[in-house]
Amino acid sequence: MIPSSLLPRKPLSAQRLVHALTAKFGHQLPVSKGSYLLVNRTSGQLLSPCGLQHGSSRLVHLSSGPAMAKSKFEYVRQFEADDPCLPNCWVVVRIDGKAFHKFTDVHHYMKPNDERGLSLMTRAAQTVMSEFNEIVLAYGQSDEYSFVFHKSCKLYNRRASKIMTNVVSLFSSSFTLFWPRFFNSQELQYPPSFDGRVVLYPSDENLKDYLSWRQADCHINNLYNTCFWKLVQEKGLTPNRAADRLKGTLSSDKNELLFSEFNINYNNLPELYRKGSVIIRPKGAIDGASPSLEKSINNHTRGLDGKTSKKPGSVVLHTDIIGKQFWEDNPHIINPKI
Ligand SMILES: Nc1nc2c(ncn2[C@@H]2O[C@H](COP(=O)(O)OP(=O)(O)OP(=O)(O)O)[C@@H](O)[C@H]2O)c(=O)[nH]1
Ligand SMILES: [Mg+2]
Repeated sequence: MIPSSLLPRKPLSAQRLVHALTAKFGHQLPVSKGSYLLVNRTSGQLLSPCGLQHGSSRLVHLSSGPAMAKSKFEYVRQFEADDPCLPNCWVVVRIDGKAFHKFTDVHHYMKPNDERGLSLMTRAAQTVMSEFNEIVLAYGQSDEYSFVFHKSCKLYNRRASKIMTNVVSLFSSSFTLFWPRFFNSQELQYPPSFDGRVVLYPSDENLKDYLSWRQADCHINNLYNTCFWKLVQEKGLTPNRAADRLKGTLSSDKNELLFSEFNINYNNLPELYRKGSVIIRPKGAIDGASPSLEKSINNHTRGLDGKTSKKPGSVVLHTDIIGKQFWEDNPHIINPKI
């Protein structure tokens, strides 16, 4: 606690007050421009002018007038590097679950696909889309989601790490928040986490190829995993033997295996599993949509949990995005002014 004897008799500038207190019995730690944390040198106790009125342990926020000197530590700010995304490039943020082979095991996900888990991923992605209007499309499969920010996006002055960290952290917290809606009484055993990266694509074609790559990956993995788990779960093969059986097989071989041995037509499996999830905004709802329009496209739908919930203004599709049709049907994704 700062003794009352140290109370200034007449108004002092913030800088002089800090100096007076520091000289008397403490040392000061600059916290940010214009803010100081006063700490007693021996006890480590926090001291502050605010403490004179309200108690001893408070951060001091002193107004920083023009007279306020910068601390000698200020120079470290120069080490912070700017990381702007190149202008006119599509900005894609891809998030991916950390060690989800383990997370899905611990949480008893259905193999190879768990509808609850995939729907939860999409719910978290919708939250991200509702927060960031500049996202024109999101594509998800397995434990990953890609968020496409329009090439003209100005968010955070296009600072890559600011954009990416905001997306990945909102996605993670939403995944955790909505967990009980999809997994009911099954509790989270530990906090899930996701990595994130930013990739820039300079042309519309590059962007479409990127999304095609992710959807092709979904198809390849799903076909393999469907065969693998059928062999293990229904034919009783060990994982090693199932992997051996599938080694070197082509896509047509796997389709044939499913059909001849399990009477499954791969093309009849749910599109959610074969194509992943595409989230888009209805035409007119991309960046700059009027609040009333945003309101009108927000609708109330029933989730897997059976509860009615306010969904963000987005549409979830399980459709092909590799062919031209999708882009012809939704030209506003590339050009919102259409
Ligand atoms: N059973 C089940 N597992 C899933 C499902 N979705 C994702 N996974 C698991 O999540 C993994 C995702 O693959 P990766 O991202 O390559 O692997 P990872 O274990 O998350 O490892 P890192 O991403 O490198 O941290 C898959 O290999 C599956 O094990 C699902 O619906 N059901
Ligand atoms: Mg992963």
